[in-house]
Amino acid sequence: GALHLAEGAILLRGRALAVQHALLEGVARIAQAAPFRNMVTPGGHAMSVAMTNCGAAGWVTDRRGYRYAATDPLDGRNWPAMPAAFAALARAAAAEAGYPGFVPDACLINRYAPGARMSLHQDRDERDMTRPIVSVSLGLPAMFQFGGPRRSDPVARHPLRHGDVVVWGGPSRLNYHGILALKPGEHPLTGAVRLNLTFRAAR
Ligand code: MD5
Ligand code: FE
Repeated sequence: GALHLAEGAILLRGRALAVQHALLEGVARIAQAAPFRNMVTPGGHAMSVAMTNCGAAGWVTDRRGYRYAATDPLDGRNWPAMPAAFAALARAAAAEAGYPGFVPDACLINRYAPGARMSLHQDRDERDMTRPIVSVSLGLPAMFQFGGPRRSDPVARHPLRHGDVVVWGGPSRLNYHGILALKPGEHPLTGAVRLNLTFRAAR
């Protein structure tokens, strides 16, 4: 069933399970062409989360800042195309959450090993904030931190598990959020990692 986390934020538990194998095969193929890497923040710190992208645009960070780029900075080639099954899931989940016609042009793929975390931040590098972000969790569970529009707002915690899909739109689109350090474990399909796919209309 659908769980409302906040105004505009909807958790669809297990919504990705029907296509889990297509998603994992897609991630494996994407990672062969555009390997997971630990990008560097503008402050000079390597992120503990390893990332890659598919789609027309990919999210990157380096000493120059955060941005979307059409090409992989590792080799200058376009990011791998977004598999049809990825885009179809994102579009369907967004429509179920009240955002029909969602066409993502970017999919950031995050890989968390035990201990990896993402500190509290906003996603504000996308051009059109009326478009939602669709997030798909695979593999090991993680604790999601969900705050408000100000960094000082109180933070709630929600576990995100294999197959969960969250749609963040409307008033929650610019809320602060993060992922607590991943606990060690073993998932039958992904091994000792959590994967998160975030679908964005970036440009
Ligand atoms: C993750 N990734 O689990 C999360 C899921 C990221 C990131 O945060 O930037 O790659 S996406 C969660 C999200 C996106 C947009 C808005 C909100 C949450 N929100 O309003 O809380 O790796
Ligand atoms: Fe984020």
